[in-house]
Amino acid sequence: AHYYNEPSRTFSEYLLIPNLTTKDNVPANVQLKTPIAKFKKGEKSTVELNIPFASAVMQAVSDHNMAVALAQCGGISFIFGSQSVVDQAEMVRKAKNYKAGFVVSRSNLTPEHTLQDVLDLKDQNGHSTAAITDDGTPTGKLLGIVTSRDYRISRDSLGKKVREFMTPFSSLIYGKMGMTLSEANDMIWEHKLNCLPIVDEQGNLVHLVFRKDYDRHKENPNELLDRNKSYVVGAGINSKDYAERVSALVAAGVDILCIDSSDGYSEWQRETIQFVKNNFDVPVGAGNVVDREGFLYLVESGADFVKVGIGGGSICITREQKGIGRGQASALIEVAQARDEYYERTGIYVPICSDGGIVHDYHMTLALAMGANFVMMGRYFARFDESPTKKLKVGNNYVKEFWGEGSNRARNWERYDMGGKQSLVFEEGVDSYVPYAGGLRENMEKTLSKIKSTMCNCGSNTIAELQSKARITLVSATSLVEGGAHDVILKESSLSAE
Ligand code: MZP
Repeated sequence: AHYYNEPSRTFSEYLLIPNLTTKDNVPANVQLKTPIAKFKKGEKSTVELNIPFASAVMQAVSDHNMAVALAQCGGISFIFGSQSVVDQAEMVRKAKNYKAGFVVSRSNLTPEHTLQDVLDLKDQNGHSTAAITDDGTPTGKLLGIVTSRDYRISRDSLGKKVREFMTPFSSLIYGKMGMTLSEANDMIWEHKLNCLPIVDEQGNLVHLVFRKDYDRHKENPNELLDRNKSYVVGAGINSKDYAERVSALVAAGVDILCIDSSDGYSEWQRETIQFVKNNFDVPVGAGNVVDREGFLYLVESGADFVKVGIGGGSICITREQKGIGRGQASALIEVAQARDEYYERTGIYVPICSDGGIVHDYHMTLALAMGANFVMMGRYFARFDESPTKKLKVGNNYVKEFWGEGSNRARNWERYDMGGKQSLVFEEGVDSYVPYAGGLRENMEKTLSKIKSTMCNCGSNTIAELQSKARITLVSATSLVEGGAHDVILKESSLSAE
């Protein structure tokens, strides 16, 4: 056997040492743009994110709603693959066809319907806004709109009438399809509207244009319709039914794929990557690996990014069941080094994703500093309104359900399958709850603000700069204690904030 002399380490065993913070190192100047598909020296990655976050390929985390919510914030979801090909492709289609802030179909809702009715309509159509007419018919008088924010804030009162949540129109001014943004702007200001309904030639409502659209699209005032770009959406695949699954996902418009497996250092992954490369023009990531050899094997097989991490996931019991895995920090440090050497040698840069085991926000900054281009998280996203699972009250606290892909509940045996009898499969994940945390955007903004502020402490305004400048130290068990509040008696308010 080969023995590694160093113990394998987790994020909590490291801290960042500040560098000089220049006057230019302020959070407003920090840019978190990051590549997620391989590229040649001097070129740009074909898929980039505005923030380095991906939601995990898990039933309890990444469906079409999460994909839209996270893409709106600049990240990406990999929609879970442990469902039928048809269902997964449909989720991708819904997320790709999502039209932010627009009603594209006429609503058959009146103010007397309930918010649940609106939510159902939203799910069917994938739109974030519903228009309400007085008689529920397309030709009825437009009375108001309900936006996705209303569904969110009123989850606990879904039985209530739409009337209470509707944004009413003070007057009925319609724009015509095909008008320019400056024309719409003039009408909005002239009539003191918040929002302008756009109708087609028959008078059917087809779009709503919001005042905020002008700020976002100021640079292109002549273009109002066709500019509604779709979001970047990823999807998980496995190394069994890829022939059928990949073509359905590509037809649905998927932007990037990821082979999802607990151990990616295998000939099955090589075959899957090569199938995708030979038949489609879509980037495909592979994993998971925890060392240089695994990384190089997947890269030489054609992987567009490589995912790092075995056994560190919050719901994962692989290390207990099989005794395989590696501390997430050690795995990442070694793979990042291999990536940099590979780039040096070949001029090809292969992004890496640190997957699983992130507990505190500072773990994300450490992962980026250690060389990750983006981080994948399950538990973090499962806590939000946008994850697909039920919110429950347990004791005095709200929680959301969260289960591993290797649990009996997910039955995602393809992720773990090594062949053999079905009766001999065993669980590698648990079924659990996570504390409910509210909406994704509010929470993520706080997390991003912490990351940016830490990057400023490290004198870095970009992820690449952080990776080259970061100074990282191991911490002893006793200095870990020193890092939290210690030797004081905490007041009630501090205890509940913990
Ligand atoms: P975390 O962010 O919840 O700590 O970890 C999420 C990651 O755990 C996923 O992206 C996936 O790689 C891994 N995972 C998902 N299900 C299991 C399991 O059932 C698992 N063992 O390990």
